[in-house]
Amino acid sequence: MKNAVIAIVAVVVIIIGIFFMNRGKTIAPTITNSVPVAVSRGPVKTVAINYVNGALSIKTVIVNTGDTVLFVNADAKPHWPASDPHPAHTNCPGFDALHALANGQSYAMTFHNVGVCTFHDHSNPSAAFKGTITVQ
Ligand SMILES: [Cu+2]
Repeated sequence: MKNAVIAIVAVVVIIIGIFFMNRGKTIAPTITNSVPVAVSRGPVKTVAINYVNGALSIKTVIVNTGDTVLFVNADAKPHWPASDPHPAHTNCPGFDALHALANGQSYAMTFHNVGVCTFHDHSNPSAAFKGTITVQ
């Protein structure tokens, strides 16, 4: 039951986030959050990465320039997505939530430059919360 509530909250947060990010656009976004590798192609899209049950829903994401990755904390503990390296966060400038996300909070990062952005949880920079976003 608790997981269902968390899932519903996460979906609502994602939908609200997509609504605000796509106001004025005519292209419907697609959310991909249940496969090991999320690949975004074609029109500008948003890909969600969820913190849930002490892990990331996906650790590897491939997007196009202009796409947005939405980090949603559906976990009980706080999480702080940020670019490597820890603690400088300088590999992908601007990719830093700047604070820990509490349960139910989210952080959106739009990637404008081709490259590879590895990231970590600044609150807990262990391997469990490391991932890679490839921008093509
Ligand atoms: Cu850090």
